Amino acid sequence: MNKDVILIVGSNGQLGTVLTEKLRLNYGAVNVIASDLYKKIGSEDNFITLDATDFKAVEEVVLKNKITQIYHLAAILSAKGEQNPLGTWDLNMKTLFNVLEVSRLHKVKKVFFPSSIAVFGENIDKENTLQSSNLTPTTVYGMSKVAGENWANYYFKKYGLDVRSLRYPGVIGYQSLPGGGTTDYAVDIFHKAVKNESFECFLDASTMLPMMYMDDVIRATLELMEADKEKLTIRTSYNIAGMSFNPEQIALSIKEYYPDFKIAYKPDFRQVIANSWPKCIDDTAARNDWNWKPEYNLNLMTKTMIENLK
Ligand code: AKB
Repeated sequence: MNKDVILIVGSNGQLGTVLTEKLRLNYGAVNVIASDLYKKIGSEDNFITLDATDFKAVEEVVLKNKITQIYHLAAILSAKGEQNPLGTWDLNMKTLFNVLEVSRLHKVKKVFFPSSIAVFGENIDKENTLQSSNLTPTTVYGMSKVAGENWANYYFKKYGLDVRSLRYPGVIGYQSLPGGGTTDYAVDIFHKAVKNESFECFLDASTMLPMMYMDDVIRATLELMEADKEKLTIRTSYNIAGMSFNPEQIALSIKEYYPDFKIAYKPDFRQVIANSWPKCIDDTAARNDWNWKPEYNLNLMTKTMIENLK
């Protein structure tokens, strides 16, 4: 039987935690191998400790388990990346090269590589930023994603490796915490609100950024991976949009449930990163090619987050 066996690289992260669960529902737990640098308590089943900077280690896992699809999620994000620019470049690029090269050599059928709105920076129109906008990022994380998108396109064009990619906005979910991103505030704020604590925001009140609720993110990822190959016109990475809001707007929507909720603004170095990013994204190509359509807006997201975190 021609069954898929999936490897998730970076399964302990914000997205990996939820994606692993969903893929296991769809493909069967035995066919989805989670991997990361260390074992997380409660996620020991079908888990492999894997350092994706080690080519031989990635190759061994792929060969031993007859892997047919890889979701490569390991990366250092925008804010944390600025504390160690060269180390971030090294890790983000080396892990991607290992995944691409092992996939090419051993005929992995499909690879997913997440890109980000961090690919945008200088000289863009921040309202409805187009798929084809200038890509001059302001962070090393963004630089590694621009380079990664081009490598994905190169491996597809030169070797026929079916690499697919999305430019994720800020991801918001209750199941897991983000780590080291500029959009992290939009998750942290809910954890404070449900504990009846006030929140100090590292971005100013009016910083509008593209965001997406976790269910939409997971659905977009799976819809892209399951889309008809012939329909995909973008082999760098697709713009996708969910919603856009600023800290003041999310605080207001939380106040519907917690009227006494208090927010204070203390912008730090992450404000500069956020200022360089789009306010909202044009995702016409994703809508046209594989029928992308988000389901969550700010109010539905807030309701769902609070109900689940309470
Ligand atoms: C970050 O803030 O670095 C990430 C991203 C938008 O890619 N959440």
